[in-house]
Amino acid sequence: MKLYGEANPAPNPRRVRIFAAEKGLDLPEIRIGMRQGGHKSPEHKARNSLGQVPVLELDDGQTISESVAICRYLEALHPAPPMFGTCALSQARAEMWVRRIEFQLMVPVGMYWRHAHPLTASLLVQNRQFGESNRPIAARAMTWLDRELADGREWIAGDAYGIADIVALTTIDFAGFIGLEVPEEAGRLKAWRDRASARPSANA
Ligand SMILES: N[C@@H](CCC(=O)N[C@@H](CS)C(=O)NCC(=O)O)C(=O)O
Repeated sequence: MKLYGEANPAPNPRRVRIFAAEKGLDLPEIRIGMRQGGHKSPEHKARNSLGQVPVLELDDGQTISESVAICRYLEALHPAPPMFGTCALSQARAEMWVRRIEFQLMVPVGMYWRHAHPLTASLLVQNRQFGESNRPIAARAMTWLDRELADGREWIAGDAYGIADIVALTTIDFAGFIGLEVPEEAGRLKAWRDRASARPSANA
């Protein structure tokens, strides 16, 4: 089994690396070379027709795309420690928070990256005004997440660290890399980020 990925700050391969680190798994990774267009090569498109990373390649050559789907596969093979919840409620909450972070936060962060950031300017026809319009949307999503943490829970989906924290941390770190910082007043979200970043897996 091996992972096709990319170095940080690419957020999606990092999710799988953090997940594997939390599980204590040794997952060999091949960095695809996105700057050189490796993710759009015919070889890689045969692994993932969207030309994206990460992709997990199994020993028999079968592939799995989508970072959270890869993590679910690893969870099924290595259930401990549980990262997708342990009962009906915690499993539903993990799913709920992954979807909320993807749609409420990752979407505006991704749209800003594609349409307003200089590093992607040569890759597509940017609509800068649209791109910039995502800056306040991302900030609002972070402020909302901060409010959600007001009940004092330690982690995004409850009392246990898990997949929702990984998706949120990689998204928020990537947002910071492209200039979308956590709003100053979002103290609970910053404290959560400090807790998540202090885990050894965050270095992955
Ligand atoms: N929803 C996918 C997103 C994958 C994704 O967008 N990966 C980025 C790298 S972090 C990529 O390959 N971008 C190139 C592209 O979309 O063409 C996942 O969770 O794996």
